[in-house]
Amino acid sequence: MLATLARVELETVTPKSEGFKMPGEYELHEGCWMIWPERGDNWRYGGYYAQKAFVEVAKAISRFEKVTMCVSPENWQVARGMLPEHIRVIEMTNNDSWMRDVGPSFVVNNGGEIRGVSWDFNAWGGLRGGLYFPWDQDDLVAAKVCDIEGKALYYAPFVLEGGSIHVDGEGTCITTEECLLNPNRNPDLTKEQIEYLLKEFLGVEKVIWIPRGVYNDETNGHVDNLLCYVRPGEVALTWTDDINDPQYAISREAYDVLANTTDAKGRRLKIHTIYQPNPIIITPEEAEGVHPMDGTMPRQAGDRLAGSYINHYIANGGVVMPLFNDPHDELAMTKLQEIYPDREIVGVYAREIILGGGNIHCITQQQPKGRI
Ligand code: KQY
Repeated sequence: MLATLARVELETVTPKSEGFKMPGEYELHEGCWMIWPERGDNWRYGGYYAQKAFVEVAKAISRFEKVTMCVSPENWQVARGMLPEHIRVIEMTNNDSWMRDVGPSFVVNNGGEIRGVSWDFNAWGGLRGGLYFPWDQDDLVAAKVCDIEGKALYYAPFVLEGGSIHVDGEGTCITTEECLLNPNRNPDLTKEQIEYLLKEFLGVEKVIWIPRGVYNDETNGHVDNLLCYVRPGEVALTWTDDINDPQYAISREAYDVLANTTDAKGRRLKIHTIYQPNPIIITPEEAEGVHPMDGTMPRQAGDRLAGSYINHYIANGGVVMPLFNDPHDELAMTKLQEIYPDREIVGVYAREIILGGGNIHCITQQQPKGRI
């Protein structure tokens, strides 16, 4: 790999070179993919509570589009029994349940053909602060999903998780420096090279770099917890007015970048702010149920989790958002309804998901509707 050139010597064709690009999440979907949670060093009591939350998310999304749940051989029967019949349950070996990050990012061309992109996956940092080892089975998930769907696959030659990017489907990608420039992802690539690769594999022309993601986000600042596109030219950003909260400066800084840039089409961005929930703190009882292993993310009582309403899923005609039993839940729901006037907003109680380190957007992956 050449470290000094802005362009990386690519040995393969790319989505962009073949006329493909990633659509916005708000465009029409064929369906949604998820993975069943079960590992006891991340989900308390081996996923007992998280599984119920995942079922609620799957049921909520399935009101709007087809849902497929991928499950390890050991848990297929349990999942099949807990999920309604109309949700497809497929056996698929995995290391954990973050379909946003390990699943394919789908790209589409003008003829309506859909293909997948498989990124290199290193469990959010590999042996330099990654969240578990091994991750070899997660790294195969994108290829398996595309195989099941009969979709051709591009292998992107660099580390990236689907939650670290958002695209508008019209030429712009937003990401964070904290994540994509972290030495635990692609230490041999420069910012210019990463930007070039994003353009080639997402089919975009412009990358907007936000300095940092949500406070204490164990993904090293995934953009999908901080802000998201709600339609071309418009983003929603997690927010607080509390200057003593560590999130204050992070959101302010992101706002300033967004307010002072234009997208690939030359538009100024409209920015919606959504107040974050009060700090979500792991209780002693919750920490007690997790059995950390060497090299996995410790779950300690008193630790603050990276709660945000931005981490929602946009479905066909609906939005499935996390609820935390927090005074801000109702405000966030009302705000999302204003932002998405033509979609039904459905809330799912998501504390058990944030306890695992992510939220509804992180555990889902949309497959866009193709015409071929
Ligand atoms: O938020 C995500 N996209 C993934 C979080 C991974 C947490 C693993 N414990």
